[in-house]
Amino acid sequence: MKTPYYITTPIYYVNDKPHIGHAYTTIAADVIARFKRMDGYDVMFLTGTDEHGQKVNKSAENAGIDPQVFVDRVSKNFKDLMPILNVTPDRFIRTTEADHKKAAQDMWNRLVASGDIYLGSYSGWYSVRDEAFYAESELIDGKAPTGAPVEWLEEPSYFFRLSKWQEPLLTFYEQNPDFIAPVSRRNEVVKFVEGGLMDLSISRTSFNWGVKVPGDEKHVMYVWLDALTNYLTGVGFPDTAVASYKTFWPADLHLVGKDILRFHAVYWPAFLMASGLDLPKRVFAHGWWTNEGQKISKSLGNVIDPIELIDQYGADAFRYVLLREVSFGNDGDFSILGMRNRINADLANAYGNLVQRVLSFIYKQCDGIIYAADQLEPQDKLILSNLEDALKDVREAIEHQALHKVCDAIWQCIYDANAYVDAEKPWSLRKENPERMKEVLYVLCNVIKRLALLTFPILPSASKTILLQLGVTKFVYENFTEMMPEKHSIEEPYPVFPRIAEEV
Ligand code: ME8
Repeated sequence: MKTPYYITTPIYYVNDKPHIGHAYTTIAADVIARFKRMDGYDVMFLTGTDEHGQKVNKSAENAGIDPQVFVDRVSKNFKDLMPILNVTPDRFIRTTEADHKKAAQDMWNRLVASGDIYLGSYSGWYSVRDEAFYAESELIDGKAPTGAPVEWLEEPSYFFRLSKWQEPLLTFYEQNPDFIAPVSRRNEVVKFVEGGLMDLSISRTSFNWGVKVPGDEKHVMYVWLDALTNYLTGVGFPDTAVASYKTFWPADLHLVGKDILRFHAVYWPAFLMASGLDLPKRVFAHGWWTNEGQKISKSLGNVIDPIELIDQYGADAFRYVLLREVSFGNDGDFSILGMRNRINADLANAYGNLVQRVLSFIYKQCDGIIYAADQLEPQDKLILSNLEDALKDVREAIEHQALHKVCDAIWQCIYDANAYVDAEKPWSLRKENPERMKEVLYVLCNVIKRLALLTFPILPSASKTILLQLGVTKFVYENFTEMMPEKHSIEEPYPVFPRIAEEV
């Protein structure tokens, strides 16, 4: 039986159209999901949209549209983005779906049953943009620590006894040191919890766009309690006996941006502990993108539209650049020039050139036939075995969400392969030693095959094209080391990563 692997992204607010930040988390999760599938895991990859709450309600009001009609429209933009990004979720969840509302209400009932919910009244600060409550002491110049405006709220509200879970959470973090990553973020969370936890307001009465509180329909559930529960809905909750739940819960990885770590690493485990459900194994918070040095915001008019970039550069290049530009976990600055340079240097000149020079040489000089070699020289064996090591390194990096290391390991092999071509000079061997030329080309085709399997999770379209050119139709790591068959013949190759012309 395959080992299950359950990975999630945040579900995105449908207050506006998707931007580069949403694309980033989704692509990163897709790369991990694709790698795990190719590595023989039974993968469940969940993404979707977060459709309730005051922020979405206000956006619908501003658009003068009924909230349901509004969320249907905006959610579709996110769903339609998936194939454009070449992202392959197993389910695209929406919190306005009936099964999710049922799950959120079941979660509520569990918290009532455990004695973790009581009725009170909230008076304090709230940021609609962050959908978060803030203590007076957290405000900076009258704003939320995130810079978002806050408003004073006074309304009847149900509370979750978060304070009760302070010690159990701290014990849990200590016993599960890998639960929160990267380590710097983990330390921040631990410090925050050590500072003391206040009970959390978990219902609202001043608007009604949300999941109704069971038994008290004047209240709608706080959007974060509703939203976090999506990770359970996605695998069949509230039916905890169903195969999908039993297979996939607890989740292996919640991938999130650093902005929402507190919700995932404090509130969510507390809700789960209180409701008697298992806790996810890991929450990884990645960093924040800026655009040419500036915070990305609608008011600055510098929101980056992933669709425009993909139209121009293709999904593969976009995926690669996002993962390559920053160490996963750190903040990154996006620039068009940086993107173009990456595409030319790493994709066109390094990877594309390797594939094109080898395949077009075979096509032109060897009638398109790849001959199997009977014997291999030490340098041939070395370059092939280096790729086996690279697979191990990539596997290890994926396990720790070190996506930049995935790229490092693969591109080192690409540089080595180009150096091997330069050293072995198949064009000179053609006259001097045709037998050796065939060996070198055979080694190179096997190197390219392994490389394409390694790049597949990041560059799915191009890698597939390369593998199909080589006659490889099974995209799994199980056959990573299998050598190509005798006398495979190839079609005329075309460059998979065209160079981008310099801007004039
Ligand atoms: O927070 N850089 O939804 P959201 C990097 N609905 N990542 C970014 C980014 C940027 N500049 N901007 C957005 C919500 N992101 C809730 C989540 S989950 C149960 C509910 C990414 O639409 C990043 O993953 O505001 C961040 O955490 C997420 O989008 C926030 O999306």
